[in-house]
Amino acid sequence: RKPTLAVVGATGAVGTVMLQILSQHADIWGEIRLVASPRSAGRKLAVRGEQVEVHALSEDVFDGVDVAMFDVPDEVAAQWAPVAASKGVVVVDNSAAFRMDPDVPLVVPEVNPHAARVRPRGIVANPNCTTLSMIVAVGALHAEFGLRELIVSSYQAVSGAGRDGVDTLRRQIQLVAGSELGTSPGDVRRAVGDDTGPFPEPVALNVVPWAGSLKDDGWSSEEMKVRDESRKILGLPGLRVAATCVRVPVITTHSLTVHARFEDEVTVDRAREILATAPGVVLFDNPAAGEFPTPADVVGTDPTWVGRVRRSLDDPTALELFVCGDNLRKGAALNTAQIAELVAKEFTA
Ligand code: 11C
Repeated sequence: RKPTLAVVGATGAVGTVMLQILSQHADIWGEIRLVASPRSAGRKLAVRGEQVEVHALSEDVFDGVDVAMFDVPDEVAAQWAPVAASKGVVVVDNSAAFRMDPDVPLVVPEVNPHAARVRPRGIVANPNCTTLSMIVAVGALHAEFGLRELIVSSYQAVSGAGRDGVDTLRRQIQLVAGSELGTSPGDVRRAVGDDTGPFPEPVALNVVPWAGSLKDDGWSSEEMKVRDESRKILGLPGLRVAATCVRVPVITTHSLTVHARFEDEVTVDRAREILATAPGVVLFDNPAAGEFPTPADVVGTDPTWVGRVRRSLDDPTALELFVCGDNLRKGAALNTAQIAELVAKEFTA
């Protein structure tokens, strides 16, 4: 029997990519049931070449469902994932609601696939897109060299903030296009107006050193997620991590600079071999030929792309990398689908 899948949050930015991925991957599912908020109920969306009706989120919608992928706001997931799990559904949740719960595994199939089998609450969590955009490459290097410290800066795309983020950047680009703005303090701010959408500052013609909400001592929620989630996925609770998360005027694909320090000396040659052969990673690193990953080329692709691999000049145990990953694919929908596919094997085994 092919398992029944529910996609909860089917109409959102990630949900839309989820339906594309389900239409492209091997067809392992029986029924695929689409679920969203009541205001989207009755709409039809294309999946596997068919128009499928969207159902309103309710307890009954999980009847007969084996696996549910959730991409909804944290508070909706906190309320509804346990409802689905109580009906025997295995929930793969892409919110932050359960990621740090010790009874919920946080899974990246290339790094810790075994963790998905132990799920006391019936929930498996999917990491944040910023963590996911670098952790497959970092995990491969950790398996060989033993990671001791991570210092990262992110360059995050606006679609990380959902459709509102994308609409905001597109609107602001229209407002500044063809102008001579960006030459005096405040000129961009005045041109785009007070409504900066989900961002605290204009994002067109700008770089904004903020993502998420304010946590203790000036850290952002996004920076804390990178630290907490990397530690949990890699099984390194004491890992030293410092992240600075920055929003840039890119529609989709997060980038990060990574300074990774390991147990012993590393060589660039061995690091390149590991990255070139690691599942889910593409090494694209030839600066002499102008070859390094950028969001404009990476968007819409599945792997984690790595370039600019160097050994730190002042520390022979550390590597410097530049990493790009599509935040809606591997950063969200793809990893969620991969976890759901791992779980589905238990139903068909
Ligand atoms: C962003 N990474 O780019 C965030 C969005 O915890 O899944 C995803 C928030 C999360 O704004």
